[in-house]
Amino acid sequence: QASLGVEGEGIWLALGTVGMLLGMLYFMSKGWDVEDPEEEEFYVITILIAGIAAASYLSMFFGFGLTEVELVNGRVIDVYWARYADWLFTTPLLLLDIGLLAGASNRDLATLITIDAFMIVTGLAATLMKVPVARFAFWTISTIAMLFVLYYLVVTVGEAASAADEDTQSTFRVLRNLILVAWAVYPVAWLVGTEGLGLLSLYGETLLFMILDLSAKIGFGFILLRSRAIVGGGSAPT
Ligand code: RET
Ligand code: DD9
Ligand code: DD9
Repeated sequence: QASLGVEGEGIWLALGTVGMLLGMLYFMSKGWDVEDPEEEEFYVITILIAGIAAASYLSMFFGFGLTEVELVNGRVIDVYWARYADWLFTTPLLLLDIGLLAGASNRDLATLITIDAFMIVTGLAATLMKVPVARFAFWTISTIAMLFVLYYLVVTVGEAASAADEDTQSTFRVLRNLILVAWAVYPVAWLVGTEGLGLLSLYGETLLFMILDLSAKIGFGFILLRSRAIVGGGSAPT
């Protein structure tokens, strides 16, 4: 049974589902006749990102991905945990996309993805804890992990990209900047949202996450897959 959510935020979850599905279908149609195996890899990863997010949004729309957390101070908050299941898989895939484009080494990719997964798991811990101070402590740990991810992306992956051709370098810069701006808003949304200080309603927070998710996944995919830089698999690993 479809619901409009706790505060009518179901409208944004429906819009998120449709946006992810349309993005996925567009990437599929565009990638249909791609034959270069390395270019194909970018399509597979990016289609998977949109598909996972579509499943996650649909589950939240149906109220499946929703749970209540009762804090020790008696406050009860509605938490869409399905986001974290989505992010646990999709944020590493996004980093894999940009890392392969830049020609980062497998070792650097593994490091980046490990810190990223740590960021999401500690973010989920922050979300599910019952003691407010523990929630903020885990939020802080997760945010520090995010700063490491962003630093690593700029410095280490950026160094790999600087050896690539001009097309690849300019696509890398655009995608890197999109990540720097969009990802940094997530911890702020959490902090001002219902999981944190509660300055933003669940309705407003769901809208904000929907805009961020569509930009960071579908906007990202558009820029990546339209680029000539992915032909031949981006830059070769260094
Ligand atoms: C949380 C809460 C705790 C602090 C931090 C967070 C970061 C989340 C990020 C999510 C990125 C999601 C993307 C989704 C794509 O659609 C878990 C919100 C730092 C960075 C890019
Ligand atoms: C019933 C569908 C569950 C989907 C949960 C989203 C998980 C995304 C990896
Ligand atoms: C209600 C407890 C607040 C704890 C603040 C921790 C601050 C971390 C940035």
